[in-house]
Amino acid sequence: MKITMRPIVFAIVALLTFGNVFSQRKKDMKLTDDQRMEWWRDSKFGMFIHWGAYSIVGGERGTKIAGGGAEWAMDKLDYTIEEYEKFPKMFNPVLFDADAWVAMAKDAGMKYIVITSKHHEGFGLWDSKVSDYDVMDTSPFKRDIIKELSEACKKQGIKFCFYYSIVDWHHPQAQGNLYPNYNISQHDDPSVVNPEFPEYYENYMKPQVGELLKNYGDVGVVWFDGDWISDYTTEMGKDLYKYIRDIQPNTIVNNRVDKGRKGMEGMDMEGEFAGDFGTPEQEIPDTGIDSDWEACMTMNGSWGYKPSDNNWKSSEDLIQKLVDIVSKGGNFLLNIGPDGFGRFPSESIRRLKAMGEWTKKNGEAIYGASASPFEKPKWGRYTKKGNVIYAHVFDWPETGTLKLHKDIKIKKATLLTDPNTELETLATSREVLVDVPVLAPDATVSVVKIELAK
Ligand code: JFZ
Repeated sequence: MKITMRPIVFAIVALLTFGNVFSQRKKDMKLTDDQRMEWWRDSKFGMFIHWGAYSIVGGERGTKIAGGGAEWAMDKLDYTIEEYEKFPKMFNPVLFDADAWVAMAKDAGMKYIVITSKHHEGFGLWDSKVSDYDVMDTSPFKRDIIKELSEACKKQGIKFCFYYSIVDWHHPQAQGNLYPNYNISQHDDPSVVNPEFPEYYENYMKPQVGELLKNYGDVGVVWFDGDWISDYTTEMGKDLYKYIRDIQPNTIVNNRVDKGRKGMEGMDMEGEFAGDFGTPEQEIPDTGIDSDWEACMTMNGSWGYKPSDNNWKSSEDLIQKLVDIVSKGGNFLLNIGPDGFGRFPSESIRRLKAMGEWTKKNGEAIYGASASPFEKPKWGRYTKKGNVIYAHVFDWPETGTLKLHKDIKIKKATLLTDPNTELETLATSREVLVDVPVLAPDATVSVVKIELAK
């Protein structure tokens, strides 16, 4: 017995040893750009979280309500630095529960979370040694929010990512001296710069980004914003990009690390420096684009918590937007603006739930899928995965006949939710017809799965 066991034990020990050596190697190996982007391209759906001292303000000051995003309260409602500092000083979101937040993202079908570590107001949600204007030193809360969230993400298998604002209305070497127009250089007077901005960049901003990359485990994406200020240069962006890659070689960086890559313009900059992906905001491009992009969007009209804004998009609209974006090869970063106590608005929770119900049933047609090779059909959208086309039907045909593009050569068609019932198909010279049940299987988007004949 002893003797016959020996080779088996040896084999197991050898396997474990070599296995370890190999996986260690794999970890050290430098990924190609495609490998680095792979998880992100497959993920398709992420959660943006705008949270800060502005979540207490809610975009309101007496009878005044800020137009647009409530995270701009400091600028739009004309707070001096001193007046505004009272909000970080009362920031005490005792209901914050990182595990619950991450679980809500995960249940919705989201694969990554991007949280505002520091927005334009300048207040940091982590334990920064570079600054006292953070949750540990200025606020009664004294809990490292970034730590709790990054750990909850790791535990639940969600990629942790952070947003960081280049613009800083609090720092005297950035925009801190510009009251009452902290943001003058964006629209009104681009010539306004702070000659000390390079010092802020070198001694404050860069070290802060460094802290976030060194102290909170793997970071999926660094999402910059505020590149429009005249103080910020492409050289700084390049330096920052390299700095990030040196610390965490696999972290992905958005295009706003570069200067002036706003909206759609940054997306066809083949070969030019503009980070790793484009970030059209609050809009979905008409057609697919041959580069990586992510559409970020709010559920109402504000990124930061804004109780006066009740203009909520419907769950149906949000699900169709996800499908639309995936059919064009993009990712969807959908925003939540938690309140000053640490709660997601109930309207947001309801929408996340609805999206989760849909993605649970239809995720196969979303995750890892790529843009449709066909122009968008009248009834909905196509996505593609290997040898399969998914027809996402927004307007279910009452006739019981779904008309597909004529170039689709079908081997087998089924409803995604009913894989055992093969649907009858008929190819004509102008289109391909699929016999479908008269009643839509899903009230929002029903998916027909089409295996292609080779
Ligand atoms: C910025 C922020 O000012 C805003 O508060 C929010 O955080 C949002 C996600 O990003 O706003 C922008 C940034 C870029 C464009 C427009 C608004 N753009 O590219 O058109």
